[in-house]
Amino acid sequence: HYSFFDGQPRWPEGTQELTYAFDPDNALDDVSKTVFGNAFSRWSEVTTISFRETSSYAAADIRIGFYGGDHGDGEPFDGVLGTLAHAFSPTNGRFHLDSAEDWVASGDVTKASLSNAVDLESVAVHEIGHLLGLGHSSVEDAIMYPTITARTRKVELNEDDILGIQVLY
Ligand code: TQI
Ligand code: ZN
Ligand code: ZN
Repeated sequence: HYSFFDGQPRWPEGTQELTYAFDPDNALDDVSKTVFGNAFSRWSEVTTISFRETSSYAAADIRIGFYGGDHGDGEPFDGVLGTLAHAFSPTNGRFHLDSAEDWVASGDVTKASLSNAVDLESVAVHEIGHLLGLGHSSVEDAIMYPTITARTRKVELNEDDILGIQVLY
């Protein structure tokens, strides 16, 4: 079953659009940007919120970046596997990914040659759930279930994810 953060924080009532931006210090290819766009679309399809990329990083609601190790927010990344990414509850908007992972943005992660390959869209869909206010779910097939193994792709929202997000939006 789905859960929320303590106090059930959410983006303000009436929010129709949230903007997102990529840290200009990261050199992100277009393929990766498309993957994030697809991940946002999965949530906009089941809520009343749409997402739009903006080039003004400082002003964006959601700020996405790849960082290694200690990156200044008190939650250092740990190298290959372990923590892959983290996102904060509404309305913080920080969405950080561990640059040490072997991210796979295109092709079939289940066939990746690297044994620790991690599917970018799978992690993005999960972290966007957190950014919108969902905690973890006890339903194994849910996107918000707190475990994923390397070389796995899980990007389809489960009924449980949809029920949870529709309580908020
Ligand atoms: N990152 C954890 C996660 O997103 C960070 C975290 C732990 C967290 N507890 C939290 C974030 C509570 C918000 C609220 O769950 S992770 C998965 C999953 C991670 C894990 O790198 O371990 C995915 C990132 F759920 F599949 F295991 C993405 Cl998809
Ligand atoms: Zn961080
Ligand atoms: Zn999580």
